[in-house]
Amino acid sequence: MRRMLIIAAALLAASYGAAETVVKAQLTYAPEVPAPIARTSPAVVRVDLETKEVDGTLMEGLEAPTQYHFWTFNGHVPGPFIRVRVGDTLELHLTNPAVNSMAHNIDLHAVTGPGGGAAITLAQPGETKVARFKMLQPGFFVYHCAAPPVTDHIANGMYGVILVEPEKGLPKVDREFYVMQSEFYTKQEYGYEGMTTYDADKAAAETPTYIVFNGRVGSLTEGNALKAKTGDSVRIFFANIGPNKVSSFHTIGTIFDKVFLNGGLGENPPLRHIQTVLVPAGGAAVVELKVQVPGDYSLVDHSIFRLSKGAVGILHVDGKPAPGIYEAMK
Ligand SMILES: [Cu+2]
Repeated sequence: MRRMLIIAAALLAASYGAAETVVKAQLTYAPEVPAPIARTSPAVVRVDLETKEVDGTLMEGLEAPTQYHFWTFNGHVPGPFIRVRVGDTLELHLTNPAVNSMAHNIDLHAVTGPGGGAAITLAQPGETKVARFKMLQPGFFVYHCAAPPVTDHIANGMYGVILVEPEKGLPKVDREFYVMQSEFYTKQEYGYEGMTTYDADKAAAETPTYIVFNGRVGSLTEGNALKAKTGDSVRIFFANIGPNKVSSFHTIGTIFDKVFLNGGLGENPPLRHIQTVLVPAGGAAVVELKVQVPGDYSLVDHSIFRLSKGAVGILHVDGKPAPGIYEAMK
């Protein structure tokens, strides 16, 4: 009898999840990437997101910055980098502060189920929605708000990325970076100094005023350049939300040693020795490169006229010259 009671108590404890491990996700903002997952077994990973509607800088100006009224996750464009492991359960707490004007939700491309989570996370101003999602497949995915009209919620800045590591994790590299491409559509011309307004007609016509990395012009140039040393292995988690344009991602002066096309991190081997990778709107890629010669390497969308809309960043590499690989002769 006593033994039966013990077994019953154990079963009860198990059904109430007494053995459940809940960890809080380490969130980072572009270009930072959270540390690799050290766990070797699944956990419940809690992620707190707050939808914030905020004025921010789209581009620095000579007299005044170009400003935009962004809709964001956690006050950042792009939103946080979420890093979990296949088999984990993502426990999402999505808070929409009462001061906001719009309802918001989240569609994570890593989630299996209606709307990628959007169907059960729509939070009105003043509400918090909590939901759990099992991470069934590894990969590097985007997420975005999908509250109606989804077009405007994406165009105004509500997107980010989620990495679902495979069971064995990813090979160790020296540096990891988070770069996300997106477009902005404003009634004012490119470089207008002051507060700009969203132009839904330009968005519908797919004629962006700005095409940027990490939410604004100059996020990865000059003092904001990505930094590495010669000999470093570098992994770039590159995502493109669009909302309209496909990206031809290229790093001038390097060759991608490995490309995990479309962010696929399953059994399929990476592509090798690639110059430019096509990244669809609502898609991503993981690229790896080794920088052997010091200097500045430009990250671009090789639809090259987009340089003048803001789509450029710099990877700055320090180290000794590498004659034999790269040298001027005359
Ligand atoms: Cu939204």
